[in-house]
Amino acid sequence: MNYRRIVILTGAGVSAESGMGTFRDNDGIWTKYDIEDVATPEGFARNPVLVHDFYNARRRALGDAAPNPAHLALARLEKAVAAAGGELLLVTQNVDNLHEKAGSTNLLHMHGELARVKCDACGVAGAWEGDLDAATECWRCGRVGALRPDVVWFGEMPYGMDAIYERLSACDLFVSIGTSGEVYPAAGFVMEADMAGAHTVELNLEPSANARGFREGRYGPASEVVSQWVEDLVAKLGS
Ligand code: BV8
Repeated sequence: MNYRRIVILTGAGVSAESGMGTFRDNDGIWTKYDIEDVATPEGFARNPVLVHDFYNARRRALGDAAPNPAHLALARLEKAVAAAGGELLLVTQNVDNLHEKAGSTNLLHMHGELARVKCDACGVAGAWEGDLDAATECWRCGRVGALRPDVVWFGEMPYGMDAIYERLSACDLFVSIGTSGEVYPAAGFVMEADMAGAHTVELNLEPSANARGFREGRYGPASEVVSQWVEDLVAKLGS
């Protein structure tokens, strides 16, 4: 089968071997912080200092994080699929910039990005490298304390949903990589792809919460499993 319209979803597991924390593994982020406190608008309103510290620490970690073989393989796959006349959309739940660093371009950050901030007062959003705190002034409207990380918190609308559902409804291959399948709407994408008649694959360290929804699963560290799976697919693309 020569897949032409591919949608790939990644989660924190694809960045685990680059040293970025996952959320629900044994020493995951949610074992150290309460989701309610740091990943909801209510938590931010209650204690902006805690939330700024949480995201400042993760934004600082971006600097020395490098893409691992899984990120690099996915960037290679995007080019190989384009060369064969197909299209690959990479939807990531991750807020790190490792897919970009690896060279992926047809990329959609549905949960936002650590390296961007937005203003709750005037709505402007833009790239942001350094720390952010409650005293930082908005570069456009001048308000102090209205800037927040441009990430999608629980209860907020993820980015790009129309584009994602449009691609899922027409894809012939859907691959979910490094995600526990616990967070919606991302965890529901496999059902949309299955209804579109796509082949569905899970590549993960271990079977996720919705592993049964996939036609195929390969398990092990992403740097090995994704690289091998991409190599097998690229070999078929040429045929
Ligand atoms: C929304 C912010 C309306 C940025 C994040 C009850 C039932 C169902 C749903 C809900 C419900 N109550 C509320 C909801 C909705 C809620 C939700 O799903 N809650 C869950 C917890 C029940 N969702 C929302 O609120 C979303 N918004 O629904 O709006 C709507 C709906 C439809 C359409 C439009 C609007 C907003 C969700 C976004 C929340 N923001 N992050 C940040 O700080 O990062 S979510 C957070 O979890 C991260 O973004 C992360 O990406 C995401 C998912 O986690 P994973 O990436 O899967 O990471 P995890 O640690 O869980 O798993 C890692 C996996 O990797 C594991 O399986 C592990 O085995 C594997 N792994 C580890 N190492 C490796 C590996 N794999 C390979 N190799 C390795 N080396």
